[in-house]
This record gives sequence, C-alpha cells and structure tokens, in this order.
Amino acid sequence: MEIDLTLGFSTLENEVDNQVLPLTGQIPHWLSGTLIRNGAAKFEVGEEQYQHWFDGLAMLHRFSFQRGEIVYSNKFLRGKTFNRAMAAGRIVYPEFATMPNRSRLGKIYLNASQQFTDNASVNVTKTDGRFLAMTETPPRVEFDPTTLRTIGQFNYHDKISGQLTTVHPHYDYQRQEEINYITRFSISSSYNIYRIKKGSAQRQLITSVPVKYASYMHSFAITENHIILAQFPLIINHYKLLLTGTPFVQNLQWQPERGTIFLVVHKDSGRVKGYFQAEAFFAFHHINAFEVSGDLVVDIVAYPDASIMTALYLEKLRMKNPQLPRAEIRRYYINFTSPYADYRLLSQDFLEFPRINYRHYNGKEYCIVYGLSDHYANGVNNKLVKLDTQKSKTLSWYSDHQYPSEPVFVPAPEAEREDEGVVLSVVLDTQAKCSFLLVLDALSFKEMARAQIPHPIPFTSHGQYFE
Ligand code: QVM
Ligand code: CO
Repeated sequence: MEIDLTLGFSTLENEVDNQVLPLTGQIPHWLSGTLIRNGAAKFEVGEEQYQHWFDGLAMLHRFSFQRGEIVYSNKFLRGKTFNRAMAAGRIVYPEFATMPNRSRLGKIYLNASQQFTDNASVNVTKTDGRFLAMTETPPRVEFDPTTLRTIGQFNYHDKISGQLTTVHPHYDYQRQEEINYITRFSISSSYNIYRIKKGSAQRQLITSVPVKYASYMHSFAITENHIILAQFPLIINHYKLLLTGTPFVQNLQWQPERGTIFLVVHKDSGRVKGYFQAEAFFAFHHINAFEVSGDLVVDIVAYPDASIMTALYLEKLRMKNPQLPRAEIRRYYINFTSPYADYRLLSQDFLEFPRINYRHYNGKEYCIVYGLSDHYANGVNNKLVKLDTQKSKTLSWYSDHQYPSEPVFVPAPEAEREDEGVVLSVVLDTQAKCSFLLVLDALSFKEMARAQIPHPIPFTSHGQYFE
C-alpha cells in the first residue's frame, strides 16, 4: 500500500466555531468534559516555507462532550509569532529548524537577542486556572478554553530564567503541585527544576543543577519521591547557536561516547541523589516511572540515536512511502547502589506518543500504555495500540489510509480497573480527505463512536482532556 502523509502536513486555513459533529455510535453518558489538542496547521507564510514539523504555526482544536453530543471548534493561536508573520507576510521569529530569511548578521542577531518564538504548537496545560499553549521556548500563551481565543503571553510570577523548557510538565496529585524545569545555557549552564503549588502562578526552585553539557530533553519523569531527567548525549552547543545564526536543531550535537546519564533529584529536599550511566540513546517521551522497594523503574520510548530529529523535516515527511526511525519501549532500572542503569524491553513492538491513566497511575506501579504504532514496520504511526506491560499483550485499532493521533485516555468515574474508560484520538482519513474523532472503549479497544469533523486536521502533537 502506498503511504502518502502530505495531507497531514498541509495547511488548514478553515476555522469553525461550535459545530455539532455528525456522530455514529454512542458516547458514554459520563463523558462530559473537553479535549483540547494542539498542533502545527500552517506550514508557510507568504512565499516562505517552514522546514520542520515542529515549526508550523499552532492551531487549537476543541472537542466538547455534552449530553451525548460532540461540539467542535478550531482556531489558530494568535500569539506574537502568528500576528507578526501575518502582518509582515513573512516568517519573523526563528523556529526549531527554520530561520527567517535575513542577512547573515541579521540571523546571528535573531539568535543572540533571544527573541523567543511564542508559536506554542506542541501541548496544552492548565496552571493556576489558566489554559496555556506550550512549546519548548519559554513563552506560554494563554487562551480562552471556551472560545479558543488567544489571550496573550502568560508570565509566571517569579524570576526563574532559561531558554528551553518542556511541554510535558508533571502534576503531583499528592503534593498538589506542577513540576517542570527550564534549561539555562551560558558559560555555566543549569537545569532549573521547579514546582508550582496549586492556586499559584509562581515557580519555586526545587534545585538548580549545574551541567557542563546541557542535553536536549523533551520530557522527564517523576515517581513518588523523585524527579528523573534522562540526559541523552544530544548536546546543545550554545556557543555555536550564538555565533552562527543557524536554526536551533542544527546546534544539537550527537555525542554517543557520553552515553545517557539519568539524573535523579529528591523531590522534597531538592538534593541530587545521583547520576546513573546508561548506553547512548535518545527519546522524546517518558512513559512513566515508579519506585519498587527503593529502586527506580523508568519506562521510556527509546531511539538508538537522534536521527528522528532530521527525519521530521517536512520535505522528508511529504515523500511517498517515508521511512522513519523506530523506537522501542525500554524499562530502565536504577538501583542507588550501582552507578549503572540497565534495561529490558517491555515489548517487541514500536510505540510512540505514549499515554497512561495519568490521574491514578503516574509515578506509580502500572500496567497499561496507549500509543501509536506502525502497521507496516516503517516508523509511520498508523495504528492505535494498547499495551499491557505485564502480559506483553497488545490490542490495536488499524484501518487503511487512516492516521490516528496520540490517544488520550479518560478514566470512567469510579472506575475499578486501570483501563476502565475511553480512548480519544483524532484520525486523519487521507482518502476521504477528512478527519474524525474516534472514541474507543479502553477495556476492549473496540470502537464506541466516531464524529465527523468538517475538514482534514493536520497531524496534531499533544492534547489534554479537561473535566
Ligand atoms: C533561539 C532558540 C526553539 O516534539 C516537539 C518538540 C518541539 C520543539 C520545539 C518547537 C523547539 C523549539 C526551539 C525555537 C529554540 C529557539 C533558543 C532556545 C535559544 C536562543 O538563543 C536562540 C531563539 C533560536
Ligand atoms: Co511530546
């Protein structure tokens, strides 16, 4: 079968407001919240093209579940990056892999002046009651969850600084705090790990860990008592970034001889508990982590190297029958008495965009991972999977020419089992040239309902369900 992902990486201009979606099947009566997904949806400005999937302009998609109906809206995130690009008719801010068309000095100036893009296209979260769109540069963009209108850049009420952060903050339900970090690179670099207490917009430093060679990391893990950063040997060369005026991604250097070093921080004291050496690998996504009799278990979607970064250039993704690097699911074991971390495979299958029953199992011993896999073993995500890590058993949902997005698990109220609830995924049908929202029963992984969306949604990255 021919694989053509072009439609998933094509601009969607159409914006709709509160459309009731035609529905087949039935959605459970208890489902009465909102799924908000984020993703790149515009890949050129005037004559200029963005180069990479992570560069496209952010669009928010909202699916509201009410009285058995699904109501859909979508809107571009109208931050500084979007507005200035539209006004100028050209790209204004540097993105992950795209530099605005300027003179050599102009480009150097753009990087050195640290005028960060606020094209927050990667994920969404709720902090202090505000809805924020996120990318890896520091600006968070607040939006109205009902209308999807952009409110503006959100400023934390503190002075913690850095240039690169993650779009995967954690929430510790026991301590009622958000945990994340921001990397500051300069002559002396550090990971500034912080907490935000419930009801606050102030980041409080848990610790600032000095680092000689800061790693590019997209996510991290927490357990009951610890924070774990997997420092892959993909090093940010900030001197080169400062001096060359090249896009960010071109200043990441793969240095496998360093291996991967797990950094473990004690949550409450902020003390560094240790550094644990593993082989070189790269990951975007941690799945989960937990503690078993004092040892740490870290589940992660591991690529053999960082080639996935360049595989996601749009030019490559739009080629016929693309081949993408495949990751494996590893379970690393950290024992505080050994300086090394070892792993075993949790599955023989490829899985990306992992999601779990986060509310009840994050940081705890768990079984079930939902994610995307590749039906043709080519690295192209075209299958939804549910993996039982203890039985190594998988259930899947697949259909020709249909490309699901990251599955979001929503637990049923008063559920007794880890996998009691539904799984929500936006599926792009490249033959019908339209997307639909798929609702699967998480237990059986069978379709419960689908809702027709009035246009094709380009591949989204992450989304969250809000009660
Ligand atoms: C300057 C810069 C940028 O899985 C999704 C990952 C997405 C990652 C993204 C979108 C990362 C974007 C990073 C645009 C970096 C910008 C930094 C951090 C430092 C400045 O000195 C230079 C503006 C290029
Ligand atoms: Co991610």
